[in-house]
Amino acid sequence: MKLNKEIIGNHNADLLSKHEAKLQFTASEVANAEAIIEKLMAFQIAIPSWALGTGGTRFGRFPGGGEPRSLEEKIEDVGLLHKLNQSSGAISLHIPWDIPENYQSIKTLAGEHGLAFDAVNSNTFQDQADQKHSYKFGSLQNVNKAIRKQAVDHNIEVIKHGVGLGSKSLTVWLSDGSCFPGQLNFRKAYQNTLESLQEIYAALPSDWKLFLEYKSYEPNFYSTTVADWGQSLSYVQKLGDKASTLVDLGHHLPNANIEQIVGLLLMEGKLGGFHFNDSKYGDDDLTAGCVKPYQLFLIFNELVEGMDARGMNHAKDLGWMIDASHNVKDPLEDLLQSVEAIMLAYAQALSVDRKALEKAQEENDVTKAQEILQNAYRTDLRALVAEARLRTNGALNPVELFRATGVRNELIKERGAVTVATGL
Ligand code: RM4
Ligand code: MN
Ligand code: MN
Repeated sequence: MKLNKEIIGNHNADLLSKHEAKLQFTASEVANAEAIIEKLMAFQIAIPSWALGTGGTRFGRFPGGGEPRSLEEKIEDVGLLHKLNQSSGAISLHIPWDIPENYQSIKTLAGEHGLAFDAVNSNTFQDQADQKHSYKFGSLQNVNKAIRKQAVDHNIEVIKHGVGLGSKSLTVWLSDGSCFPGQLNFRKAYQNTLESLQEIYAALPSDWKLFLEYKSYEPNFYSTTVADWGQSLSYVQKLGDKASTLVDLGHHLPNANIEQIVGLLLMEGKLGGFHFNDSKYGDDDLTAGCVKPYQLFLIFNELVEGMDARGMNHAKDLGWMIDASHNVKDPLEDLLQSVEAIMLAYAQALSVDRKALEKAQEENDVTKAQEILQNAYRTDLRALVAEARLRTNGALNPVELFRATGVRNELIKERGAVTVATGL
């Protein structure tokens, strides 16, 4: 791949004077510009291995060409993203879509690209060809003990792969639930799920975490066994200290106040990780911040406030990941846009005048509180995000450079026009 330090350096040199003028103006607008840049430089967002190919819907899939054909090529793609933005330093694998054959060589390859392995994800929402029992009626909740055991064993297998690669967390997302009233005894489904999760939890290495992700509906349409943050919290509280809730932005019913959910989970010490994306209707898997950027900022505002209140390290103490896989854009361009939107929302949240906000809240000065938040959101901080990239040898404009160097065409030449990556 022709993207190298020199190409990035030339691209940056071309854009430098304009960037510096913008940076100078931005620094005059925000009190803590330098501190924000440093926080941004440390912040990394993991890329899911299933987002590197075109996502499909149940109606169709339109592969874009040059999609990664193997885990190695997926790692190379994330390496490309990381080279461009220096903020995508980890990859999250889905098993069995990405089974590592040789841990050492996969780890070495990832290391060459500066990548770590983030959470590993289990899959009990699809049946695999070599599988004995079907998950048609659920996995960890199933009325049949043998099916529950198969699903538990799969999760333990996923942990083993993660250990081989140096991951430190398992994300469990269940499609379990029911499609019709009367199909399921909710209480029994809960108990079965809890028992199965306890068995998985018991297999976690001591320095591992378990994230339990919730989702309101889909693929089940009447009930979901881990449907919302309250249900996830109820499980993880019973499991123990290593278990916490994972928030996927696309997994809420319309108008849910996600920022409040995040604030309360943090307060309970039970927020474990994040899946970023955006949506208009449901689990749409759109680019982070493309539909509701103000909501993304409000979520980060709670994250920064809540993490600071608990003395947490922003970069390390929660699992940050993108979970999006859409149908119509180049997946790599889409991921670059998502990372940029996340960094920008984080920067805006870091720029909020916390003392002034607290004072306005204590005085019930509603107008002032709103002014403070909106001022932070409406101040253009893109130059700070770009400066963080510049200082870490990333590109000032990743999407522009990705296009200018013809990366996609080169990938198509290398891999072919009709490759289909494993994933959704
Ligand atoms: C689910 C959920 C999970 C992801 C799968 C592919 O809706 O978001 O996190 O692993 O999709
Ligand atoms: Mn997710
Ligand atoms: Mn999802």
